[in-house]
Amino acid sequence: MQKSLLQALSGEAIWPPPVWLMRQAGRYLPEYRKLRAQAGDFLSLVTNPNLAAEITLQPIRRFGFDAAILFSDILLVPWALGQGLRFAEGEGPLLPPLRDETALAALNLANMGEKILPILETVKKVRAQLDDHTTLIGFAGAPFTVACYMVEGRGSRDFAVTRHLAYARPEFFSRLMTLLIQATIDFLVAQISAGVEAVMLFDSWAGVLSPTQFRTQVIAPTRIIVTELRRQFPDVKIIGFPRLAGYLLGEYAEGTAVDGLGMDTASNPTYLTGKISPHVTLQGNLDPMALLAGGNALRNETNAILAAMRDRPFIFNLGHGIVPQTPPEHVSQLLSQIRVG
Ligand code: 1CP
Repeated sequence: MQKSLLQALSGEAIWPPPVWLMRQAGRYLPEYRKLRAQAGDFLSLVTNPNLAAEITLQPIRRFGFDAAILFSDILLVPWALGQGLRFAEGEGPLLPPLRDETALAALNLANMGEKILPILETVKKVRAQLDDHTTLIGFAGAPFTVACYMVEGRGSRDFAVTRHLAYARPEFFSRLMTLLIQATIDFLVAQISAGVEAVMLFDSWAGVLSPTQFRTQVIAPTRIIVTELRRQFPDVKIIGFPRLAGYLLGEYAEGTAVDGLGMDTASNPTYLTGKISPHVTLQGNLDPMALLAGGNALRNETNAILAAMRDRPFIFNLGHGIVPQTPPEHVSQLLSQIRVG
């Protein structure tokens, strides 16, 4: 049996469209909260293949999404490179900020292979349990977004320190980016070899950059990653998500040659369907707040997206991650509406 998500990523207009949701495994599910409490902290959960595989599969069992996404995090790359990482309760990720030669020199790509072994084990476990119509998506943060967290040491509204560093010390920043490009390739190659069937590059902070920096820090590195993955795995499908890239989305799709383009909440599907080549599959972009609200708001927003995307290659998703307060019943409501077609 063909998998609908892979068909869509091959350029077929499947209707009703395949659907999955960013952060579909997570705190809005009671079964997740239970396992999370058992593991203690988030990193222990992600590096425990039995628990991580179970969490990856929870939303598939409950809702029957067309894709499972590996339960992991984009910050596993800095962690595997040896930068300290912890997830503080209610605060998000914390890392020792990387801003000088000593900190950069301390990163070690050679050790990464061993540190990511539990994650690859999770991939194998999920593949072994997944049915034959559900696609397993692997992922990594795109180099710029990962660099943002490494330099800043935590989340930020505008990643000003990182943007300043990229202008003020371009040679230093470029060495960090080169390391991250290679680490991302190695991590994704390992995930594909272990059994993921498509990969997604999350560039959540692409939208904070100027157009020239967007070309240097987002399009060019992504292009290198896509080219290398295709050289090794000609059939692998790649989705790019340069969040809040606005008018640069078209240039991103052409410049990176991704198979799928993630639209964020602010993207206009009607405009993009005329602008982006029909060979590129669009994915997105329901506002997570409409999913939280449910009812008519959810119904109307969903209809608008479906109407704009009908008859072109498309994957239904959110415009950003699901929020923890979302009632699971709203997800069921959404799926029934999409699957009526
Ligand atoms: O239980 C908890 O409290 C942990 C919360 C959590 C979860 C469930 C974090 C910490 N990461 C994740 C899982 C995760 N992260 C997945 C799993 C698969 C799925 O989608 O179900 C994925 C794909 C990510 C990707 C990720 N992590 C991104 C890119 C997408 C996005 O949301 O923009 C980013 C920016 C991160 C960093 C991160 N990890 C965790 C948090 C809270 C954050 C955001 C930090 C910030 O506020 O900037």
